[in-house]
Amino acid sequence: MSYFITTPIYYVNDAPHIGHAYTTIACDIVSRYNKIDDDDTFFLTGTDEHGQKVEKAALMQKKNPQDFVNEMSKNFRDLIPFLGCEINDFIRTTEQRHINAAQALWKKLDENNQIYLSNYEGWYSVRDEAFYQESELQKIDGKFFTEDGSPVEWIKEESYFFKLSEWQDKLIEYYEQYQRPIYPETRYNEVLSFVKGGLKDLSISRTTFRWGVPVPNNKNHVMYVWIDALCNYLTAIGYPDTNNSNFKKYWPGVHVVGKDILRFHAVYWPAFLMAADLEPPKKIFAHGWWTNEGQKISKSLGNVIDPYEIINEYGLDQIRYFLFREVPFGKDGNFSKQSIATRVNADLSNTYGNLIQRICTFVVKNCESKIMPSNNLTEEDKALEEAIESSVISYRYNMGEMNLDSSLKGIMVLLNEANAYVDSQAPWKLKTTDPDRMKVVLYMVLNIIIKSSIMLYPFIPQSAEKALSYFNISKDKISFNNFSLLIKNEIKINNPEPLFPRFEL
Ligand code: ME8
Repeated sequence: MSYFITTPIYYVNDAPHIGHAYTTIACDIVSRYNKIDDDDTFFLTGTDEHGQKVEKAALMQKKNPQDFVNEMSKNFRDLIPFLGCEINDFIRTTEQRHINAAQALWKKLDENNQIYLSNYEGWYSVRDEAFYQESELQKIDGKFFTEDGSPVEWIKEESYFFKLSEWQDKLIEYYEQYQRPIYPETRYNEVLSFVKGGLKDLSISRTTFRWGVPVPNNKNHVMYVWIDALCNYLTAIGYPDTNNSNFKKYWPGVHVVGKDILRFHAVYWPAFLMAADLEPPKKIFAHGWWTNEGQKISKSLGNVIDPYEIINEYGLDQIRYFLFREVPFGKDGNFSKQSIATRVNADLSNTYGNLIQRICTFVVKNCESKIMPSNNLTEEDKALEEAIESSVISYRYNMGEMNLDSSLKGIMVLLNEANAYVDSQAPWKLKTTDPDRMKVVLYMVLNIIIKSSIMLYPFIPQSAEKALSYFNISKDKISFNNFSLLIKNEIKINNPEPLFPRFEL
C-alpha cells in the first residue's frame, strides 16, 4: 500500500515554535508507523512563503522578500532532523516547480469554468490570511476583530472568484462517500454544518500587493495565498503531470493540520480539487491547540516555546512522548514543565526503562546473557500472551485512526502488566527454587519488552532503537512483518544502559 502524509506548510513570517513541531512530529510518527508496516510512505512538509503577512514581515526587517524567505525557510528546514523527523520532501512555495503547478491548477479551474472576475469588498485578516463575514467578527472599542483576536481590515479590490457556492452538494457527497474523511468527529460535524449552511464564492486573487504567484494571463493579480499554498500537496508529487508514477501512487493524500486551518483543508481544498477533476483528500486530521501554562502561545505574551530549548532541556524522545501521550490527538493541550517531568518519570523511566534495566541486568548476570523461547506456559502465562496479542491489535487500530494517545496508553497498560507479572513471579526467588520456570518468566517479559519497543518506535525512535539493540535487534528488523519471529529464537542480551534518567520533581 502507498501512503502520502502531509503537514501544513508553515508561514515563514516568524521562527518555528512548539506548535509547528507538534504537527511535524505527529506526521513523523504516522509515517514511521506506516514505514515499519511496509507501506510505501511519502512524508511531505515545507514552508508557505507568499502573501501579505510574509511580505509585511520582510518589509519590517527591511529585507527583500526573497532573501527574507530564504533565510526564514531554512529555520524550518533545519528543525526537522532536530525533531527526529525523517521526511521525503521539503517544499517551498517560491520554488519554480510550485509556481508552475499553482498556475497549472489555476488554468485548469479556469478551463473548467470555475473562475470569474469581479470585485471583492469586505473584511480581511492579514494575520490569518483569511476573509471574514461581519457576523463572524467582534467589535472592541469601535474596531473589528476575529474570534481569536486577529485584527481585520476592510479591503475593496478587483478579484477573481472561485465558484465555491456551486460545490455544496458535491462536498456533502464527498464527505459521505469517503465515510467521514474529517477527524475527529466533532470537527467533522462542524465542517458539515458550515457547508450545509450555504457557501459563498471565494475571492482567490489580490491586486494590492505583489508577493505571490502571478495569475496566468492577468499581470495585475497574484493568487490568494491559500490557493497557492494548498497546491503544494500536488506540486510535491509532480502535478501537473498526473501520469507520473509518484502522482499515481500517492494521490490522494492524508493531511494533518491544526484546527485553525481545517476549513481551508476540508471545504476549500476538496472543492478546488474536484473542480479541477482531481480526487479530494483521503483523510484530514485536525488536531487541537497547545497553550503554555494555560495561556495562548503568542509572541506578544512572550511565552512562545522554542523547540530547541525544550528538547535540549528534557530530551528529544521525552518531548515526543509527552506531546502525544499527554493530550488526546484532536483535543487542546496545556504545556507545562511539571507535566513533562511527571509524565516522563512515570511512564518512560519507571514503567518502561526500569523494566528493561532490571530484566536485562538479571539475564546478563544469571542466564549467561541469553534466553530461549519456551512453550511450557502456565495458564497465567497464556493469559498474558493473549493480553499481548490484543494489545497489539488495538495499538494498530488506534494508529490507523490517529488515536495516538490511546496507542501509547495501551502500551503502558501492557508494560504495567509485565511489571506486575515480574513482581508476582519473582524470578530472583525462582533462581534457586525453579530455574527452568525462571527462564519461562523471563522469556515472557522479554516478549513484552521487545514488542512494546517496536510499538513505541514511531514515537521515540532513538530510544526504542537503543532498547532493541540490547536484544541485538537492529533498525532494519523493526517491522510488524517479522514481529513474532523476533522472539522465536534464542534472545541474546547486551548489558543495558539506563534509557530515561528520572527528573527531579
Ligand atoms: O496556517 N498548537 O501556517 P502557520 C498546535 N501557512 N499547533 C499549532 C500551534 C499551537 N499553538 N501553533 C501552530 C498556516 N500550530 C498556513 C498553512 S497549509 C496549505 C498552509 C501548527 O505557520 C498547526 O498545525 O500559521 C497549525 O495548523 C499550523 O501550525 C499553522 O501554521
